[in-house]
Parts: sequence; structure tokens; C-alpha cells
Amino acid sequence: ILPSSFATAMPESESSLDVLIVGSGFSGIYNLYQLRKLGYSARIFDAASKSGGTWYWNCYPGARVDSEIPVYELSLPELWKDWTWTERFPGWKELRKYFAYVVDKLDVKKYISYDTRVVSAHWDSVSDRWTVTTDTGVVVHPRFLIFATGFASMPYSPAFKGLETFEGICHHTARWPEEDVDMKGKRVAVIGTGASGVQVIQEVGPVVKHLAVFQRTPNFAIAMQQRKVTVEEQKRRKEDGTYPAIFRRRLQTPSGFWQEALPKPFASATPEERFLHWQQTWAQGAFTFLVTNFYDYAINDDANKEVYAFWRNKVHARVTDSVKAELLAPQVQPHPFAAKRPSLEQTYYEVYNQPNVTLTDTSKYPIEEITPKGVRTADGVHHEVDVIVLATGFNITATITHIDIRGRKGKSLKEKWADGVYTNLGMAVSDFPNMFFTYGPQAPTAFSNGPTCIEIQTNFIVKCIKYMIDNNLTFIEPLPAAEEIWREQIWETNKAGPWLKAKGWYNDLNIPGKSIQPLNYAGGVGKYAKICEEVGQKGYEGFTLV
Ligand code: N01
Repeated sequence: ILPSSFATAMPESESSLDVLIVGSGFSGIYNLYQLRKLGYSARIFDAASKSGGTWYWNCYPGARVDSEIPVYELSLPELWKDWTWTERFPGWKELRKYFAYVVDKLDVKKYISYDTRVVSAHWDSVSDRWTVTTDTGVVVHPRFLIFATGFASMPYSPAFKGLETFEGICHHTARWPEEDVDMKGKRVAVIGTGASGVQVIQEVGPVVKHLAVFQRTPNFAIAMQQRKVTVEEQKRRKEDGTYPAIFRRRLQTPSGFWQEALPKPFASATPEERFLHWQQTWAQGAFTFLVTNFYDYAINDDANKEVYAFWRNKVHARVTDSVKAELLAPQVQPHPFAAKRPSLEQTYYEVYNQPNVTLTDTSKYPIEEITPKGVRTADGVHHEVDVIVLATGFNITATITHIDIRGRKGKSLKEKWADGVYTNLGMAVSDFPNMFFTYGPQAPTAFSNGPTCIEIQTNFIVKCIKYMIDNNLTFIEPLPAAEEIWREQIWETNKAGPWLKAKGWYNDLNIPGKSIQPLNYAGGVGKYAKICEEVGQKGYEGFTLV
């Protein structure tokens, strides 16, 4: 029996859905739209109160995307033709407006249940359907299940001693209150200097009374070069064919953006040519500096050192205090450039020129405890603060495994992945029939532009579901042998780059106690798209179809 609140949101007949999708960010909505277009009964459950996925949860001060538009949007003409942005890199408020526009324009809002968190999904081998339960008490029985939950939806907060005793305000960036926290004139601590930390710091630095930044590893942040974009320029780019060309092009490049690396090695250019190239790409902003670099810059030690030196000079030219400058961009390179994800920044480094901003190196002086009044570090300093911002990242695999998902053998996905992630194509897992996930582990995910990766995966999943239904097949799941091969691919493609040479969420090492495993397919988006297409063309090679 369905609760009455649910009955009004969804006809009872739909409790036996063709497809249930979890999450209404880019991927959930795109899947929903494509499946509904084919006539299937599909519905989204989302724990959030509005669509947007990451842009619903990440509403901390300064949160904005660091992929530029129109690369960072869905390629459906019915959407982009009538939508205009105000900034090259939109902030979370504008992104949320975009999502509201998307669900209205595609007319799919009626198929989304908000404030509905999926707590378990168990495969029922008698009915060959999933039994999905939610925190609102709703139970549905879809044939197919898609976790469109992304990679960064399970916040990670380190187990700092005394954290619960803090008497001030403390939030993780990905659980920031929508009504915001007024930080004007307050003493604020920001722990972590990844993408989230950098954005908070540059946003609140100018307004707080005191800012205490706790950095464990410097972020090799590069220039965003944010600017306003006009309606006219967007109209022109739509009419002259630039938009559709970008959407096609982004499917072919390694990173899912529209540019790609110089087809020549670092050593083929003189130091002057290299310097001028980097000056030019730096000025263009976005990830151009990285994406259009010499193709071997990340793996050739000499090249990497020279790129680092170029970047370090840029930072030192902006930070007046030499001690802070050295902490932010040390002489000894902490890890290869691109081994961790660099942020895009606007005024991040200028914040450190303020006399009321302190920077503590927690690799040298770890946080010993959080006290009722602040943060105590191993150098004996007690930093009294009113607000603590935990910009400490995400537990990537827990994004999916925190849900009690049980497959054919009754084993949970968490148990299945206890000794490592095994998937085929970063989308499906053996023993978990008719289940897919998007923008998660073992896909191009963090090495790609989100919407690009998501569209490739959605096209694969939707075609696969259609194939199953058209051919009267009951279930599909990967062959364990195919998962072994795919995991090997993940390792091999990562060994060819710098990513295993730093400790972070790219390789699951940001969570204490975990073992190293690369979490992203590093063979490139273009190649990934081809592999997915070929698997489909070969009747889902590497999968069992029953
Ligand atoms: O998380 P992170 P994030 N003591 O894991 C530190 C996307 N995103 O939320 O590097 C002290 O990168 C940790 O230190 P270290 C984007 O893909 C995008 O910032 O491990 N410090 C690190 O500095 C992004 O890359 C956008 O040494 C501790 C920080 O916390 C990804 O999400 C915006 C610690 C965590 O950084 C994750 O970014 C936001 C401890 N015990 C997020 N534990 C945009 O589009 C952790 N740290 C712009």
C-alpha cells in the first residue's frame, strides 16, 4: 500500500516501473527524458528537494563550475537553443536555474519524486525485478535500475578528535545550508584546499574578520579567467554552428572538452616557444593550459618540472608574504602537475595578502583536535573560530555503496567491492542484474567533462534497455571475466599518466585505511565512447544476457 503523499505524486500502476533512476542531476534527467521518449515508464527518486544533483548539494559560498559553457551543458537542441547564461563559469544559483529550466522544458518534472531517498534496492530472482525502498516508505519494483548518483555525493568528514564538541557553526561544503551562513566579521576556519576549499576561501576571505586556512597539500590552481557572457555572443555562436560543433567535438577528445593536447612532445619546442605557448593558454583560462599542453607534459619529468616552475612563478608573483607563497607553491614540487586535480581560481592567491589570513601546513602540523572554541594544530597553536568549513572532499565509492544494494546472490555491493571496485565499462556489476550507474568509478568521470561522459553513458544504457525489451530478454549483467579485463584497463591507462603518483580521490587514497586503486578510466573520452559503441554493436559483448 502506497502512502497517500506518494499516491498523489505517482499513479499506483507505476510501482511496477520499467526503470527507476536515482538522482536528478544531468545524468538522471537525461536518462529519464530518453527513456520516456521511447515510451517506457521511468521515474526519478531524488533525496534533494530540487533537481541539480551536485548543484543542489553544493551551495557553499563561491560554488561554481569550472568547465566553461557551452561545454558544460546538455547537447539537446531543445534545451540549448532557448537558454542563455550570464557567466562563462556559472555559479550554483544560475546552475540551479538551468536545472529548473531543463525539467520544465523537457516536461519531465512530473516523473520526479523529490525528498525521496532510496535506502535499499534488492534484486528479486522470482519476479526478476528490483525491490526499491525509500526513506518515505515507498516501495517500487522496477525492471531496471540506474544510479545517476555521480561520484561526489557522499561527503567525507575526517574523524577529528572533538569535532562534536565545537560550539560554533560547522558544515561540510557539500551539505551547506541553503539559507547560507553569514560570515561577515566572523572568525572562520577552512579545512582543505581542494576545489571546494579554494572557492570558499576566495569568496569569504574578503568579508571575514579572520580566516584560518588549513592546507595539507597545495592546490596547483590555475587561472579561471571568468567573464560575463552576453546574449548576443551566445546567439551568434548558436547561429554560426559553434554550439553543435562543440557538442560533437567534445565526444571525440580525450577529456570531453572541445580542445586537445598539442600533437608534439615537450622536447620538440624551445624553452621560449614553450613559455610563450603557456602564457597564451594561461591567458585563455579554463583548463586550456592543461588540456592543450604538450601531449607528454604530465608524464615527462622534465616537462612536468618546467610546467610546475612556470606555475610557481605565477603564484609567487601574486603572493607578497614569502612564507605563505612558499607554502602555496613550494620549491620542492609535492607531486607531478595534474596528478591531483588543479582548481580554477580567480582571486584565491590575493586572499593570502590580507593580514587577517593565516595559513597552516597540516602536513607538518596536523589538526590534533577540534575544541569547543576552535582548531588546535600540532604546533600547539589554538585557532579560535566561530565557523568551521569542512572542505574535505568525498568518499567516491561510498556514493553508491552507502545504499543497501543487494544482487542475485544476496550479497551487498559494499561487500562485493570490499577488495576493490569491479565493473564493466564503469556502468554495471556482475551479480547485479539490470543495474547501471553513471559518472561513477571506472568510467572517464573525473578525467572528463561531466555532461559529455554522462551523455555517452546514457546513450549506452538506454540503447541497452531497449535491446533487452525488444528482444524479450529478462536480465543483463557483466561477465566476471569482462570486469577483470576492465579493471586491468583502468590500471593500465592510469599507469600511463601521473595519477598514481599522488595521494587523493583519483586513486581512492583520500580516505584513511583504503588501498590504492585508480577510480577513473584514463584512456580518454573519445576512446571510451568507441568502446561502449562497439560493445553494443556486438550484442553486448562482455555481458550475460538471459
Ligand atoms: O575535495 P578534495 P573537493 N586533514 O578531495 C583535505 C569536484 N568539485 O570537495 O589534498 C587536513 O579535492 C585534502 O588534503 P590532501 C571536483 O571534481 C568541483 O575540494 O588530501 N586536510 C584536500 O585539500 C573536485 O576536484 C567543483 O592532502 C584534509 C581537501 O581536504 C572534487 O569535486 C567544486 C584532511 C579535500 O579536497 C573534490 O573537490 C567542488 C585531513 N584529515 C568540487 N582530509 C567545481 O566545479 C582531507 N583534507 C569547481
